[in-house]
Amino acid sequence: MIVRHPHRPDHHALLNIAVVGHTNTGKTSLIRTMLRSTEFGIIEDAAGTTRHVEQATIAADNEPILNLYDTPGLEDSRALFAHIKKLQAKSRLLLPAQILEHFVTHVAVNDPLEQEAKVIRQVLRSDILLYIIDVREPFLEKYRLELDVLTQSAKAIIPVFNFIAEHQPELAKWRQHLAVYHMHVTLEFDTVAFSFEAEKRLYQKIQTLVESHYTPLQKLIDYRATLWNQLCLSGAKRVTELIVNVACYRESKTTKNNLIADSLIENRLHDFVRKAEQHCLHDLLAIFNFSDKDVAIQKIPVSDGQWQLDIFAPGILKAYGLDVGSAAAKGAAAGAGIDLMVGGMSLGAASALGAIAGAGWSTFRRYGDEIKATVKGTKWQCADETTLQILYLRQKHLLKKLMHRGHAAQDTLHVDKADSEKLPDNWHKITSALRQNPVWQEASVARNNSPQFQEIEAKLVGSLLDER
Ligand SMILES: Nc1nc2c(ncn2[C@@H]2O[C@H](COP(=O)(O)OP(=O)(O)OP(=O)(O)O)[C@@H](O)[C@H]2O)c(=O)[nH]1
Ligand SMILES: [Mg+2]
Repeated sequence: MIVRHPHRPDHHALLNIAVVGHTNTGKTSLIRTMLRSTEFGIIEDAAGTTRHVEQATIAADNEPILNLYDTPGLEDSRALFAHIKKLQAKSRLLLPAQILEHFVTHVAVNDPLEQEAKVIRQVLRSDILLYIIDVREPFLEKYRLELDVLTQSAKAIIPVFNFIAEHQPELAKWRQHLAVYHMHVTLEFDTVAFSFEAEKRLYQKIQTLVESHYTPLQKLIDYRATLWNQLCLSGAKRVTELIVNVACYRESKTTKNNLIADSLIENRLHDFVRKAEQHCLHDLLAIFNFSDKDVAIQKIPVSDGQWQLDIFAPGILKAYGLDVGSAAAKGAAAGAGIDLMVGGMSLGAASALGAIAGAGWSTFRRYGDEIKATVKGTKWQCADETTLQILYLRQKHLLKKLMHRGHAAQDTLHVDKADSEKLPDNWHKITSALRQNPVWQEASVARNNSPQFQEIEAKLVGSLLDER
């Protein structure tokens, strides 16, 4: 996303956007969030963090669209304002913007206003200014003076309200003050949170103020929309893969009491589930361009269900070629046919199963393991319902948080409980179908082309993204 293009012909000049404002209002944070990268600049809860103008380019599909310029915060607006007024008094014939030009060309190295001069220089070179406001602050004189100087540049300005959460009355006051400067096109943009809608609105507002760049900006908006949808879809698909992977996992376990063998199986299962979740977490972070240190995930409490193939599960009946309404199915449901059959069946009698159920040898091959296991008295050890539910709910919660986390966020995201999330409709049908298809554990062409699998995947993905 960040590309540098030093030699561009003028007729293709990129839109230049300067991000300006008082110190510590979230300028660098805004740029990080717009770039979706934690790499840009330094963010600190202290004044004067950014010391120089820094540039980043935003592209749409490798075509550079605009330059963003991070600037040092304005610190001493009173001195700046007084200095500009003095210059104005001396050169009455110059236009306001020319006074600013004069100021930046004549400022001395180590001048107390050197920092401010860097900002004004960038302002004069830009097409539009994003003026970042910490709305928690009242409209103090220093902000008024700052705005007086910035408007003197005659550039379009979009005030961006930051720290808006729970500060609606302050926000309303700021709007009133800015209206005095004819600034009605404003934007609410929490710079440490990400909302695709807010980003889109920002570009749309720039489009209305700098019409000459309307078309490239539209391209950028469309590109970012596609990218955003792809990101969310990739995230949801990755979580779905985790659920499939764990639900299909099984270990066979004899019913004979063997405590050591059992506890080994249990450990393997716990290990498997935890590693699978860690792996998913890692991939989700990579998809959304965050690092492992952004999230702290509490160990999942894995429980191991003992699961026996439910020979009457509707999916199984169907797989055996039994129509639920058929006489054979009714016999099965009554317990007679199948009980007899399973109880008395040797492995060689497999074809008899086919005969009874009206299904062929291929069906037996598919379910052979279950039948063998039932005959031998084997149980399957697998992650139980609660574990699968916790996995799903936690990952859904994480996915939602990552979708709305700005790249300027400094706090660690904690994934432990997820009370407000909902399981998808038909959850039990989904997990039971997955258990009956252990070969789906790994992706394969056969799996991905199976209509039953596609339906399950679409349901899980859909429910993971339902409140986007
Ligand atoms: N809670 C919250 N904190 C924010 C938000 N935006 C910025 N911050 C915090 O505010 C502090 C300053 O953010 P910066 O992005 O460094 O601000 P800046 O305007 O670039 O600061 P200077 O470069 O010093 O002028 C950091 O601690 C940020 O984490 C926000 O929307 N919400
Ligand atoms: Mg900064």
